[in-house]
Amino acid sequence: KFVKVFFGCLVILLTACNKDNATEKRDLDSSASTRGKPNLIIFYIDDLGYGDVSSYGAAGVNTPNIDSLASKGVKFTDAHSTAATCTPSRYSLLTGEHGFRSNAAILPGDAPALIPPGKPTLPRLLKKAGYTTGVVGKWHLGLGDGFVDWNKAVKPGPLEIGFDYSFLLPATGDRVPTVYLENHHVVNLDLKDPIEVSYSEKVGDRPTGIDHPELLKFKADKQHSQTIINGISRIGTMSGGENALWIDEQFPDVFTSKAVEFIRKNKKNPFFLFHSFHDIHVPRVPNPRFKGKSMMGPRGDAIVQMDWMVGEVMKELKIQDLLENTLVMFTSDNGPVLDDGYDDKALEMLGKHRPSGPLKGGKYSAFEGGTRMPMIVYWSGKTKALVSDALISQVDIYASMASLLGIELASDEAIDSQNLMDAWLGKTTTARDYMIEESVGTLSLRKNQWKYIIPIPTDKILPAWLSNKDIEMGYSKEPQLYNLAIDLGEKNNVAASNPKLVISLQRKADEFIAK
Ligand code: NG6
Ligand code: CA
Repeated sequence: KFVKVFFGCLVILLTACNKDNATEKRDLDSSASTRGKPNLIIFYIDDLGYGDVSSYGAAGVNTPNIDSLASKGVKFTDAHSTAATCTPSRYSLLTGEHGFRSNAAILPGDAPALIPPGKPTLPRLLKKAGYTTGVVGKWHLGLGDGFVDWNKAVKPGPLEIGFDYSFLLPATGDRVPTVYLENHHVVNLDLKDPIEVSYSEKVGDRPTGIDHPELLKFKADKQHSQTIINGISRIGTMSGGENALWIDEQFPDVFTSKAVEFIRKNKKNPFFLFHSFHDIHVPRVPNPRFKGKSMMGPRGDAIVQMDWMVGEVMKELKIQDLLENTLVMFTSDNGPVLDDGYDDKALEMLGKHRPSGPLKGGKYSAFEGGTRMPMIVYWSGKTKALVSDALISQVDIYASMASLLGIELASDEAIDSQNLMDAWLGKTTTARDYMIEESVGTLSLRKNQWKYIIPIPTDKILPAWLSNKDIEMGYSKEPQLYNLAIDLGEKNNVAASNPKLVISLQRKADEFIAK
């Protein structure tokens, strides 16, 4: 009897083991089918400068979560957004094409969709490769195909260019409408209180910053002094939608929970999350729990908040055991700005902190501070701690991902994008020889250590709203040439002593533009 029981148990045990093996094998098979298809998360920060995180030398703020990425990943010292403002940078990242080719410039909050639905995009490329694609956070690439009725389905938008899911701040934090848009619809909209938005005339009777400055959390310049919502006057006017209004202080929790939810839902299949931050754009009103956490007032506290948000998503990846199968990119859309319309004491409280680090200029500017970004790439098991001086652009993410996935691009697809995956992963520090940088009003060309800023036409003047920003713009009617190897701060214009080089760089730039 004992022998019978013993063998019986053995059989049960073996069957169970076999079953386990079978399940394990299936799991292995399914991971084999997604192997080589890492998830992609891009933390796309807004207006964060080269010197704004501690691993890049920040003085007035600590960013432990970002530093932790830098301590295990590739930290780039010469990586660029394509432009010194938001809309063209985002356009390029998503299409692999420079924004100036489509006249991409800072969009009003009611602008139509800039990326046409038929255009090849990074999310569409990944979707075709079996990814689930999502965007959470700031959009600022336009929505709809003309007049946007916020009370109906708002499209085309991200879902029409390859995203499966979107949860958006439609334009910028300082522009109306101040509501979230989930897929095609405004969240919590009460149709009995419809939304109207106008950038040309005042709609509704909400107070404005001009009439009621006493209602404001902080003073604003003229452009930012229209409809007051949540104690902040905005660009543009808006009526209705009371139930749907966002509360700026809740951004970190709202966007983080949407990002985490997206990861949880899609943990079994490859996914792409474009996690596009509002921080540290104006208005800077971080959640009270981050108040005073930096030495620099709201701008610094917004950096701490942003770092916390990065940490929460990284924590989730760890919990879900996804780190080894996720390529994480951390970067910003354009250089830093202190006063961008609101009196939040960013300048007064700066102390020793230098938002652009050793670089000259910032947001909007043709100098390196405009587009040279903090950029960290981390993929557990694949990247090692490395500081890379590879010259590389966010426009290159598209072709690099295509190559990683073994997808060949059509000849008219992502025309400015180069496959530089080996550089992203730190296998080489060789990347681009040439690169275009776009600023407000002109283009520059990088050739290795040389930086050539194309002179602006003699009849062109700096837009009035930019002239009081206290940013060195690099806006000049003379050609400018800097040797960044010995003059990173772009102090000595050596164009006059290098006329041949200037001519050849101008020619190369013309070729790029005409492409
Ligand atoms: C500018 C706004 C600025 C900011 C910027 C967009 C004025 C005077 N300034 O027009 O505050 O919103 O647009 O920033 O209106 S970006 O990072 O999205 O490009
Ligand atoms: Ca920006």
